Amino acid sequence: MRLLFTGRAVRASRKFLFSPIPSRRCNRRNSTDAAAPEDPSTNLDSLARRFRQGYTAKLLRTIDLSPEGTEGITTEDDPFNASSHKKPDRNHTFSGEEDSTVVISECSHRTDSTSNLSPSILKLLNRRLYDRPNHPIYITRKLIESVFPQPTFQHYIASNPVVSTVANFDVLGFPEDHPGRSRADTYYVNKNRVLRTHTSAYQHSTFKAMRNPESAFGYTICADVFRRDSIDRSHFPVFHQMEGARLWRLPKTNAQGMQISHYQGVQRRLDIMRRNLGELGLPLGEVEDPDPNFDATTNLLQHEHYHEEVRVVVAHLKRSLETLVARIFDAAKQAGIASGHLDRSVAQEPLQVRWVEASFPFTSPSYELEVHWQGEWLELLGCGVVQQRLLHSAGVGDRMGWAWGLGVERLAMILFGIPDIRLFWSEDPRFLDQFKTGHITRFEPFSKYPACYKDVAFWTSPTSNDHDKETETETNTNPGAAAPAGGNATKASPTTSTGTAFHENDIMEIVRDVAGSLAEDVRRVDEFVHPATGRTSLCYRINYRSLERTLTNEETNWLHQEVARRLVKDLGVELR
Ligand code: FA5
Ligand code: MG
Repeated sequence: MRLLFTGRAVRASRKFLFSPIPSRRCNRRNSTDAAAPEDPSTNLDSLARRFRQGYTAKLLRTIDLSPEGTEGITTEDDPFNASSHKKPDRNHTFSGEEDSTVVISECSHRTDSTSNLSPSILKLLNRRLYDRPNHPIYITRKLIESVFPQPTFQHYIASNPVVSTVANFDVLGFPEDHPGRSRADTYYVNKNRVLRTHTSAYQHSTFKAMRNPESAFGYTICADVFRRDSIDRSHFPVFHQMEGARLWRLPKTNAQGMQISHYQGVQRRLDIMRRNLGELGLPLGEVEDPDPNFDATTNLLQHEHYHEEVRVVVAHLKRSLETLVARIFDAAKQAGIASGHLDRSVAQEPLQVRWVEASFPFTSPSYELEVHWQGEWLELLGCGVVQQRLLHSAGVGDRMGWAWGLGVERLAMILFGIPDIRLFWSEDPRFLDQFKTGHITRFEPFSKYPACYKDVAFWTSPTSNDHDKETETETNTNPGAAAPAGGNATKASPTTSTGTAFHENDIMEIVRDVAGSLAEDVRRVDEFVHPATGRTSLCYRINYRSLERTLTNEETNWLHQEVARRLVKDLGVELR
């Protein structure tokens, strides 16, 4: 029942075909030599295209990242190559010939029964917003990089979105049944390849590159990441993450160059860490922190570490990130005052920030940072002390240090006052022309077009009880919540998911395929079990709204009917 990358999906995507150019970096198989012609039989698609004039996804060109394959980490998992810093010079394409092949960033990938790429997600590949001067994502990246400056930190971007499941999950210590591995949450190219769900997929490669004694002590890396997720103003299936890490080497000699023992090395490293901590700015005034000295029992000390060194690393990590948050909020306040949106007295109110204990398979202890923004707590990032086994496997076991991963859109929304995550993908000059590299200015909404709410109600399955059970279990666990990097293992791994079950994210995917960014919000508004038949009824409310124009009744009716048709066809539901 799942939407596989079938001939239908390929046809629906043909308008995005480009002529492929032979790749230098991966073995291309089954790629086309010319753009496939438009298929006249896909009249639904052309109708959809007319209705999606406001949908701005456009493919830009990209270049692949580099080689080096060991221990299951593949050539595509390594962001270290001069080419990753160049402008893209190759087109991105699908193979139109074979239903079983997809070409992403010049690499041809065989699809299989695990594949769940959809046309709507493929349209959003390789937009490279993080590398587009004057774009708010680019401006935010640059601001973040400035808080983690060279030469201590080296800055990277990673353009090829395909990584191995080894790099995205295994190397990082994700258990087999971790929810992040589920096909309901992650876009699989095939059983061994995914669209990266987080920038932590590059931890192994970036740490490995740090074996070079000339390398920097730390890095940041920025990329677009992909998650099958709910639809609302702060969630989009593609968003940007930035990851940062800072390692401290264990000194083998003293200041005079004499050999020292391991314990003396630990002491000397501790002195260096303390000095580096002192070099950071003052911490934020008002930070809620339940674990200021790293002694809460839930956050585990790794057995290779001494308590005091972890305390100092954690303090360095938290202070670095608090500095970043202070910088973002200061800039946002100045922009708010300058535009008249923010009263000076309101701007004086203290920023509310809190640390929350967290859990990631690749850090311990782990934390998340939240800020109080527009009346609620908003999670900005996850972080922690890097698991020593990861550093060992990358050949830098003599170091220890921290890592963090943040959502760039979350910071950019605060920085510029951008209210809806879809806006970042807009090509509308009324949006794009408001931003200029080097300037933080308050976003001026150009207009608010009317919302159109429509409900669709259905029985989840006419026949299968198992189907109902699995749907209920999965959606009730935590509907729409992505958990690609932490949390409890509650969902099946890709290989154990059944052919008939569907997840709430499958509904989101259909809405995205049909309406693209014309769907502002999708939420479940009703659910009940029929007392006599035991069948489950669900009702979803879809808010159709363009950010750029008023939708006509004809359009929204068509979009909604098409969503309903696809629910029946792809998920086997019975409309009520
Ligand atoms: C991670 O992805 C971890 N890799 C972060 C990390 C890195 C932890 C290194 C430790 C060490 P998480 O799934 O919480 O964690 O995502 C990180 C951040 O991405 C979130 O805090 C949030 O700011 C942002 N984010 C997550 N999901 C979305 C989404 N759907 N839309 C926009 N931003 C999101
Ligand atoms: Mg999180």
